[in-house]
Amino acid sequence: MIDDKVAQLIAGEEKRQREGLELIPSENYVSRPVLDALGSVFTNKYSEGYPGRRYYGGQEFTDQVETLAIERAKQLFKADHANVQPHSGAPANEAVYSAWLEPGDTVLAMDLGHGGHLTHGAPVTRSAKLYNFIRYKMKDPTTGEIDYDELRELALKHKPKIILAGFSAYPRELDYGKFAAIGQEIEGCLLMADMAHIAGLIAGGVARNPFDDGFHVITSTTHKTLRGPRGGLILSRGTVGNPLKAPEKTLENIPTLIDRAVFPGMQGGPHEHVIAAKAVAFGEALQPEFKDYAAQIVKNAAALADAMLTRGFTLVTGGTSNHLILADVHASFGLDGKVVEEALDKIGLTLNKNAVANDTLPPYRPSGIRLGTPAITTRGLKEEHMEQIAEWMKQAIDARDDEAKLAALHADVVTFALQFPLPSDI
Ligand code: DSN
Repeated sequence: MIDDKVAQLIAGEEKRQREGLELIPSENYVSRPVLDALGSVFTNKYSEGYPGRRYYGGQEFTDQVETLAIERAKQLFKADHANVQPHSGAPANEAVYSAWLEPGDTVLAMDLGHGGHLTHGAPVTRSAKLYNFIRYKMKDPTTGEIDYDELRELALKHKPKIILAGFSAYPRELDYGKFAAIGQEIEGCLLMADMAHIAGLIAGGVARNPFDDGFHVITSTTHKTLRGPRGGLILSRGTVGNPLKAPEKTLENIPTLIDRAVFPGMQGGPHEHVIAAKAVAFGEALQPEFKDYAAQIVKNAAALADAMLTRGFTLVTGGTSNHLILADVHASFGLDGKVVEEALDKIGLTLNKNAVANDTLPPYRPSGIRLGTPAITTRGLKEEHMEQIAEWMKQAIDARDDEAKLAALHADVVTFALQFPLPSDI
């Protein structure tokens, strides 16, 4: 490494990752082949357009690597089409909106405070200024069940052009069949699922695939449970046409409408080094052992939720059915999520503060914390280790003002974590 300063920072981050336990549910550790593809010479290449239809010469290998990523993504998620160019999940969602909506059109999406994502219409976003977002919620945050009656009433009243199922802080599975039945009552309504958090669970067969219930489009990131590079992905059902020609705006033509919305609509040159790394990650997710990984994520999350419940944590929805847990630390211990996040950071357990449904505290000091098991499962932790993690969490919260005790707990976490190598070491 030529740049000593950057080398030091990379070494510091690697040490932090190796010596800590990563509990942020949207993070993971990639394999060495994924890292190698990210650091490859594909980063040098411009390739605006799509395989076989580029605006620059020299595309012999970029065309092949992008086609490989597309074909693997289609196989993994039973899609007719995959666009692997979005730089991340937010532009993937924006591209779908832009492909299907006109300014002022209505989208029915999950409320941010009930688990939805910023790009699902939070007022601070660009899309919220362009489109009209209506929000559905949980009926009861203690069980997590979505209020499907309210959802249907809102849909019939507002006639959304998109119904969006998906979340970034919701610990239960959605009933895509119910969403689809409601969407089918509205003419021209596109059913869109944002599965960024659970893509790896779907790929591994432990969460439902929204396409099986009639959804038209699925967006995702590639770096969460799917364990690939940071990036985005749009999958669709329909007829794949020539992206150089504007097709009629029909649900059948959605793959081509999306291709045109991504390029030239939103992005210029795709990042072929990231696409190469996506191809590697999709190949890994197609292996039989990925099913074991996905199943273990869910088992670990359930065990961690149980261990937290026995230590007095109040969990939003009462537990988890996926990879993530949302705890209301204000209801549990009278603390805000920022205080808890900081106490746990000091002992090497990394998670994030998060709002809970109908939160009375402000977003920067919300009532909750969000955590999950994708990354620790990659490192090889199993159900039997979850008691220890919950115990460290509780001890650090109790000792939050006792620096000596926190330092002792940190030493214990480091000793424990070093027993589990990073996948890039192997
Ligand atoms: N920032 C991601 C998360 O942590 O869930 C979602 O975009």
